[in-house]
Amino acid sequence: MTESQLEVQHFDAVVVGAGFSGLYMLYKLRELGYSVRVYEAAEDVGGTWYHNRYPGARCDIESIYYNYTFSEELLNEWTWSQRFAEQPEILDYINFVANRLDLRRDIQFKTRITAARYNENYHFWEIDTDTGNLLTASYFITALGCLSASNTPNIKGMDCFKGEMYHTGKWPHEEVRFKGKRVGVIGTGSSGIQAIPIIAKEASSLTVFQRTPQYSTPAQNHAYDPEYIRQIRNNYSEIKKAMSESRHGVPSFPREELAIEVSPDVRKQAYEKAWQEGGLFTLLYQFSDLGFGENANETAQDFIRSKIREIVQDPEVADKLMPSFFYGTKRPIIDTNYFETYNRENVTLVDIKNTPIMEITPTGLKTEETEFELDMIVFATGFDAITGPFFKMDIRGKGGVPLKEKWAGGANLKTYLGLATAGFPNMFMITGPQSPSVLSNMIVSIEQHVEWIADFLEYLRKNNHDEFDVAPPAEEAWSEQCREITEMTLLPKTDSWYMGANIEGKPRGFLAFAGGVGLYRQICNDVAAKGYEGFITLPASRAMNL
Ligand code: NA7
Repeated sequence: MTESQLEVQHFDAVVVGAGFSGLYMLYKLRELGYSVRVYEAAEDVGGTWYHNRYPGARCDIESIYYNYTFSEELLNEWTWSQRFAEQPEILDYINFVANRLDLRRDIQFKTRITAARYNENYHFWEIDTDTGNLLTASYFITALGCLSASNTPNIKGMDCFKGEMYHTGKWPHEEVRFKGKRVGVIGTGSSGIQAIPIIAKEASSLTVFQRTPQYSTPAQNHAYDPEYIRQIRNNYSEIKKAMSESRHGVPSFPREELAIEVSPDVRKQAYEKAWQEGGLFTLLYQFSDLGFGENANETAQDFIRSKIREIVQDPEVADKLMPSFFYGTKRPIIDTNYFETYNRENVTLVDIKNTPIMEITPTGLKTEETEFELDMIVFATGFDAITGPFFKMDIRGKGGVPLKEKWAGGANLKTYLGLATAGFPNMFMITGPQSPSVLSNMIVSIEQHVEWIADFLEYLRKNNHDEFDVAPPAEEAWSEQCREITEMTLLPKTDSWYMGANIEGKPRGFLAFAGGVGLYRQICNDVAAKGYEGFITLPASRAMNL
């Protein structure tokens, strides 16, 4: 440890993570004159897009809506090449922003925050890093990303595997070659569904180990026409307004018609049009009852199942690919040639719900029925979503209470607006649990949170206050409201990572606010307009004494 690392450094704000949210938080606070330092475990900026560099990785939100909107210069200086940008292009965009706004000078890379404790005497956070920094900060701001704690199942024998092993969420920076190899992919969520068609084209054989069949619809990706981009730029202020008032952070809205009230022909036409048009929410937006009514939802399920049957030539394989949960209760998936891939001779689908994986052997993988010889295993097994990244740090609030303890048990997951949690003063969470986060275009939600947090800090500064906490009744009421809204939808009826159901031992409970980004923004604005109702703020009354 160097001498300088032993010195305690104090910042107005310490931000954890240099993805989309951490970068904007840094910029915003720096502009307002606060001292800020961002800590990032990776070697460079990008967050989710730094790590998820597996083949086929791309965003499921249209590129023109998946960028910062706070700066007209940034909007005009960057041009997306295609409707759904691939990971390298998104990472280039993030680098462009980091360079353009000169952000790196306030980021310490290759440094993981390991612990943060609230000091009740001095009203600041004491923060530890794995590189030995000793830090204090008036405000501790988590910008962790909702999908940053990867989930690798613990399968017997996995340490003995002699071949290559990867997780899509922690993909290496060196090129991974599939050519001539027997590859196994475990998991058919969005990451698996993006990677499978690409790997299948190169590998000598690909075996897909599927636990739950998924609905997926074609992305219908294409290159952007420059004239279209020009029109978008000219209308961006209206587009931005529509995104901020919308349900999912994209400038479109569900049609008012009910699926159960129109004829089967009208429904089929609507679904067919959506299928051809592509996009993440297009099919879900055809009728306003698809997210709420079981019978309505079944009509969309039937349509997608019929498409799978049309595409997949072998009826037995098609049977195995038939999803059966409520469409949209897991984040919809869009693909390029996913189901078509099962018509390839070198691709085999294994249903591991019926014949579970027993162990990984030095040369492959054994299910209850068969032993597969493999040169490479790709885990596309997802993440310990939303709360997982918090628990990788030892965060302790008032009375030394660990956050993990406070949030233990599904019903105990309590936050206020997904922005703060009682007993953890001066801590903000960007896209934390019980905010719209993963149910939305993340960047829209990130910008809203960052701007709201910055306004709150300005309010505290102007009023000469230096501590805030959440009033427990406000947190109770918010958590209850989140549960009530979720119960009105089909969302809690499915075992999904939204519910924490993908992680063994994780308490069940819906992890986001399901009322839509428009309503959510309105609620947050009302709280601010009422003098940050639900928060307790205290005057700055002590001199700093380090
Ligand atoms: P997901 O959507 O969580 O998908 C993970 C997949 O891995 C899914 O098919 C899981 O099956 C499967 N899985 C998870 N654990 C296991 C074990 N132990 N054994 C076998 N199969 C398993 O993660 P993704 O990375 O694909 O996508 C995450 C989000 O990123 C996505 O929603 C987009 O928003 C972008 P299951 O369905 O749990 O039965």
